[in-house]
Amino acid sequence: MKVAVVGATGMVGTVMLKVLEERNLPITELIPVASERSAGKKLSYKGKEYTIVTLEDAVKMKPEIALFSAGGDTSLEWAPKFAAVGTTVIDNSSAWRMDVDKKLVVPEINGDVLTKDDKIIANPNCSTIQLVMALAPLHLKYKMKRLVISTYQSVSGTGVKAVQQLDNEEAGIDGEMAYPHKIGRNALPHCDVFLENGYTKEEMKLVKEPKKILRDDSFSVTATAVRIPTAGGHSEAVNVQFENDFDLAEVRKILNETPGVIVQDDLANNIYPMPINAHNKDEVFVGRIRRDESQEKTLNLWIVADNLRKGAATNTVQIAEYLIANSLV
Ligand code: A2P
Ligand code: 11C
Repeated sequence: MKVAVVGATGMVGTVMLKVLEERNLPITELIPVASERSAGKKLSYKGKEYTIVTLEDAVKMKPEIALFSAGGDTSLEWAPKFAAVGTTVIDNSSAWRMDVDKKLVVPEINGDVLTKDDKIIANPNCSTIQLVMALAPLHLKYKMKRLVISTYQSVSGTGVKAVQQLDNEEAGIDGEMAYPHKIGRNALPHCDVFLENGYTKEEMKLVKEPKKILRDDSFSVTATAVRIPTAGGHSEAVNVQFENDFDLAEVRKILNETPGVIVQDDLANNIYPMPINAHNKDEVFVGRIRRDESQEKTLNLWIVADNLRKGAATNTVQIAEYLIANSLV
């Protein structure tokens, strides 16, 4: 199988290559794709050198699958061109997520929506993926009514420039700013752009995407997304009100039995999820599981995951694996 990685030199693209190296997809030819600036340069994959090609050349090579992480504009322009030559595109940008004709997929939750006709498939936002991984099995059992989410997001979600800004600040170097303010020793209630309703685009992704993935818009969501000076993963404090009451021991049991979710909740030993431990892992970590004592049928959770792995690259690769395993490509 020919597999293209579009944005192979980027923050997520680099992790995609790493995840592909670790897993066992039947790849006979890897096609690394980046901008004209990088075309002709080499990168190594599984010990072999590959030449980076342009999007134009990659389309001509008609890969069976193209994993995209080169920004929304590139996806909008180029995903249809790949689809037209028969390639199945799995896109990590926000470009196609809320398009009614495109599937938004976390394979463990709604892989079953995929068919052979889906030629452009959207990968959800990182903050959404870790949220629904933990909440989907609880929603099934107790039915969510309302979610209040506060995020604590890594600079790696913004990209290379932001990681560089934090590194520069820590080293005392005056460099280019990715954010309008310092990020070191700070917290910015500002992830992605501000919208007319006063929320950020990142916050509205958390409002809209879970409903599409869970195929249910009967619950309500409100969110505040905050950028903090961490590098390894995103964290989320989640308050979830259910229609039905729950038993805490049963909640733990359900989460413990959910593939891809790991419960870390041992207060006596100061064990709870932290980005420093989630870094480079594919699982979603859940802890601080407790009843909201101010309101009935309501649970508080702390959810952490590596935003570049399960939040982006790993989920994209898992969609490809699902398509291959189910002969959908
Ligand atoms: P390049 O390295 O050649 O600029 P990040 O997510 O870290 O910002 O990376 C974006 C990725 O998308 C990089 O691999 C980048 O390639 C690629 N990219 C950006 N713009 C284009 C474009 N117009 N065509 C193809 N690839 C692009
Ligand atoms: C962040 N969630 O951490 C973003 C990064 O919609 O794919 C990914 C943006 C997106 O800022």
